[in-house]
Amino acid sequence: APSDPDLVARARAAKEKLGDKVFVLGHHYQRDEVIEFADVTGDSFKLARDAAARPDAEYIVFCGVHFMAESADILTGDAQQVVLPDLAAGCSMADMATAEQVAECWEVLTEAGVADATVPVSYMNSSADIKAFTGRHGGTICTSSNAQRALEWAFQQGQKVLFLPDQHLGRNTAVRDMGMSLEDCVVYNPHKPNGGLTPEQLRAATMILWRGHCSVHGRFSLDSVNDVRERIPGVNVLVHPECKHEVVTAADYVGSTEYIIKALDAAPAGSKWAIGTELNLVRRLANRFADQGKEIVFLDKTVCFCSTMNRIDLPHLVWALESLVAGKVVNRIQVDEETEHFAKLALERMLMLP
Ligand code: CIZ
Ligand code: SF4
Repeated sequence: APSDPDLVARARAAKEKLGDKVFVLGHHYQRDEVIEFADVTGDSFKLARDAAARPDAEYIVFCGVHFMAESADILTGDAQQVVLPDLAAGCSMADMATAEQVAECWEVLTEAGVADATVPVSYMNSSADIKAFTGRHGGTICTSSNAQRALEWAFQQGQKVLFLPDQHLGRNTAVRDMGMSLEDCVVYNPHKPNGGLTPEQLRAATMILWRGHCSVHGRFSLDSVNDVRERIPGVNVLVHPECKHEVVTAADYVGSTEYIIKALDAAPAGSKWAIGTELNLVRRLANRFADQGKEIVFLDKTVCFCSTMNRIDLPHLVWALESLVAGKVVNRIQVDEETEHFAKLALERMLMLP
């Protein structure tokens, strides 16, 4: 639906009044009505770095979800204030690993005698607390673009990896990209005593995968891949590594959102693509490349927006911007100093990956 013209005018006016003082970041999975006002778009890591590269921007309005705003706060200077237009924009995956659960897991590993040999590797899609845990225990953060390099680094530091919080990215990277076997991986379930694992299982495992997943990407199924191949002969199936292992195995190409955008950009006219990632992005890409004769469809027939991403809409953005014009910083996301210190340590290890 087209955006309310009154809200569009108000957003434009507020941005103009704020000028260079405000920098609006738009994650790839945001609604069109929000992306229209983004100064830059990207994945969570790129956006956090973009914000850090604009120290003159006093206000960073992050159109994305909570953990992304935290990461932006960690990577930007103290003078920059990060605003999340709706505090209810969380991430179900990030919420699947809490500080308490992860501390308990580390105790379980310690009792099994494997903690000393274990290096945590945490996906960008995690809370600041989990990033800080990772930094404290000598681990690194990774994105879906550098997960393999992060794991290779981690296996130089220790014999085992505790991968948080997305089991699928961890498994897909270890098995598909690095040639480990499914038997090398065990799943730690934070809702079961001792993670549902025996000390023997923990000692035998190479990859300890946290039992978390993305509620959007985790919904694509092997059936959706088979169906689309039947429906569209010659289709190229391209999916995000947060999809289940069986989906990734059946796909033709696997990669991060930035990879997906580049692949479609480079695709020849007349080619056909089924994309397994968030629907706002897939729709935008389908529209953008339609003129070039590229047929781009959503991998699944069931609608698959990220509901928390979609909480950020034009009314919330206008409210955040107009509050800033009035001198009021609403919904500020601020990570405490100690958490920031250790989370930054883990992020810096990622930046130093070979
Ligand atoms: O699944 C997501 O939310 C992704 C890929 C986030 C990001 O940009 O890191
Ligand atoms: Fe979280 Fe998945 Fe939504 Fe990304 S798409 S914010 S991982 S729930």
